[in-house]
Amino acid sequence: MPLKEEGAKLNLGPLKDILRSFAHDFYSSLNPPIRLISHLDADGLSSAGVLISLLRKLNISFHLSIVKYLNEPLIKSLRQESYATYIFSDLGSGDIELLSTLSSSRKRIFIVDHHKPSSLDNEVNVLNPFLAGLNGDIEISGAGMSFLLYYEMLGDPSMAPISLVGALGDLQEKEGNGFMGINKEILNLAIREGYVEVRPDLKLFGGPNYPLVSSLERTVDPLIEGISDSSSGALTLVEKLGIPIKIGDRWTTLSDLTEEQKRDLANELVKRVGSLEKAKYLIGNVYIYLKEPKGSPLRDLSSFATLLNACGRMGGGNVGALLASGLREGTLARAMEFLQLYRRTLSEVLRRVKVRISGRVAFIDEGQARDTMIGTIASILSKSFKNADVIIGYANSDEGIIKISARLTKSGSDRLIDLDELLRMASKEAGGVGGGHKMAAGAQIPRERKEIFEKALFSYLEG
Ligand SMILES: [Mn+2]
Repeated sequence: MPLKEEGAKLNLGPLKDILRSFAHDFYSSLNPPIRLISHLDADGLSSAGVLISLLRKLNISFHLSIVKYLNEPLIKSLRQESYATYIFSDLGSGDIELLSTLSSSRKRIFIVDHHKPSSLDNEVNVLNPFLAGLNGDIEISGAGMSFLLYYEMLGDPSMAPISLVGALGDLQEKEGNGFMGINKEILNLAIREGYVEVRPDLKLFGGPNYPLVSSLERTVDPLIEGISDSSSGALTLVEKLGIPIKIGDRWTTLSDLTEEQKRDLANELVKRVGSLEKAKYLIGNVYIYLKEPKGSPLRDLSSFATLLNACGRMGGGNVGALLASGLREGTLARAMEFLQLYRRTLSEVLRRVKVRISGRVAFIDEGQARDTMIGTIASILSKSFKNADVIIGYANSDEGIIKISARLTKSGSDRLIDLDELLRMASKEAGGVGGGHKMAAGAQIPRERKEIFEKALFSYLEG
């Protein structure tokens, strides 16, 4: 293995031995080109970006695919390929039995993931925090696991910020508490090494050094009435508050504002988001990526995650993964186009979405959002929904399949509902597969089994 410098250490506890032996096995099976398969969400793309950067530094060629999920047809087509080494990132732990069917004397399988493993199989190499008794739901992301491998092999901390992008994308950062577990270790490493700075601030798109008017216009989570997606609305608000649009020949940014101007702006935004619950998302920790130039949307790690997410949802997963790996210029411009398309689609869906309420569950029936967006729609609704514990979104997916996205609302989380367990059980009952995290999970079931799925869901929630 390449020599790594004995620099700053991460406190990994029992994960350290698992990491070391995984890195060793991985390094000794690096027969290029490597087949890399990653998940299409922001964490999956960050994770792929870290692994691409690792392979590039090791001078190893690779073939990348970004996928929604693993299923038999995909594994079947991978089996027909002639690659010797396959890496699955931010997915695979729930499909270890399926992946073991891909393994053979000529194909070695590696999984770098943070979802709860379904089973273990000696034919498949797994790097997963749950194997060390750590909680992959909140303590580390898929990108974090990829970073641990990267750091173990190269001793270089420069990809630490990308692992935090993944953790932010997977909502592992909690208001008030910030990051926990290994995420926190990685954050501290990134701060010590001068890559990241954290401060409490207004959480607008692009962060404190981004042009303020664009920042306001591009903030969609939460949606700000009359501002989100409206450049004239954003411009009018800034002028109304007596804030100059430009200082000299550069755009005014959030960091140029006086405390008083910032307070006025915050008050105005809180008024427009409609509820105090949603307004909470406007203020919190801002993570500044110090190696990105001022004025780049990537300088704010949350916005970096937003951009990757948009790429993944709109069919630009490869662009997102390359962006996360460190590629810029044309790649960033293309990612910004995906973001614009994504925002437009999202606001259209949210404007006309119909919700069916049954008991303490709110259903969004299929036909309203595409399968790569239904999770986001469910997430946005879950933040403000009062009369349900669980939001269940359906979308038509590959032939004959319904994709399900489940999110807990505040009351559902207070009731300690475990969506991973719930979706795993109910989708199995309906002849499908599912799982994920406590607060957010997903499944795929055959279209004609929707009723059976709902029956199983209610019997679990009422039992
Ligand atoms: Mn993830």
